[in-house]
Amino acid sequence: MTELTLIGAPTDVGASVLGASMGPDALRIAGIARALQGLGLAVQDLGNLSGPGNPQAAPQGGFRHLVEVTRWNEAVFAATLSALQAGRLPLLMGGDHCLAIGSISAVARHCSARGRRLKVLWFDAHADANTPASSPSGNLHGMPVACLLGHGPAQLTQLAGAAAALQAQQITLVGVRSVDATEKSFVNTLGIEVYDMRSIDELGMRAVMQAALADVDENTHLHLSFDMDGLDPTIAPGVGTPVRGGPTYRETQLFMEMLADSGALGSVDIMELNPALDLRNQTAELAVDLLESLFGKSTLMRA
Ligand code: B3U
Ligand code: MN
Ligand code: MN
Repeated sequence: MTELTLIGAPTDVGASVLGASMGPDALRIAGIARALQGLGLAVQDLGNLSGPGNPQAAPQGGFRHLVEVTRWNEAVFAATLSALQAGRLPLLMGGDHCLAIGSISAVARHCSARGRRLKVLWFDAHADANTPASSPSGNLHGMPVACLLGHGPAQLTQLAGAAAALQAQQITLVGVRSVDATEKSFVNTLGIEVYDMRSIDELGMRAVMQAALADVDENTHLHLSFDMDGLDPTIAPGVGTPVRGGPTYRETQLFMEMLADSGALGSVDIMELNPALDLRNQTAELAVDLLESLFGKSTLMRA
């Protein structure tokens, strides 16, 4: 039986729009634990991690809130690593997307200790691949992909040790439709695999996911980092930085089902849910609905 650990990280220190700090409780209110238990998973909710408040300060040296972001990521790193070491599947409930630096650094450390290959699927409207030099905002939720690839401040790139947590070929971006100009050249220079909205339109989600999962084998640990703003904002209004023209409900269900079918899922982040901007918690309810598919719910339950 899969044993799942829910980890709440209630902060928005990496974002400019406030409110993602309420994400973990909105997911609980939407019944995340009950829904996953209903699929036969053993669910433990660790409650919320604690960390510094949001100083709402101006950027310094290219970053906003680097000290606070580092503290939160250290807490996420420790909680994620201990869940993995206990043989459990960690599900991080954000919080803004800067926290994926901590969760994925822990997953990378765990995989390298066990000789497992790590593959990350990053579902997002944005590429999150800014460096301090390219970031228009200094917000660290726009930089986690770059940090995980070793480009960023040492406090964040070296959470798990001197080596970068990921190599470019270990991460695939899906759903992207908003990339800053210098971020674009970073993504292209590093050769990161990106299925943007145009590729989803042209190829369809099925072909995109077949390609994205083509290199998954029995030794692969698959990590899903799911930014709620990757979804089309008409179905997911509760996010701080919506971008029109995202994957539909059906496309995203298929994305989740194909991840479930891979049998390789080992850890998950659900990020950027902003209840302050939501309507009647519908974006949290959508997240729970999609998570059910990710953990194996299918219309006609297979034997
Ligand atoms: N690329 C912009 C905007 C952004 C990135 N991620 C989110 N927004 N959520 C930036 O600030 O780096
Ligand atoms: Mn993101
Ligand atoms: Mn995003």
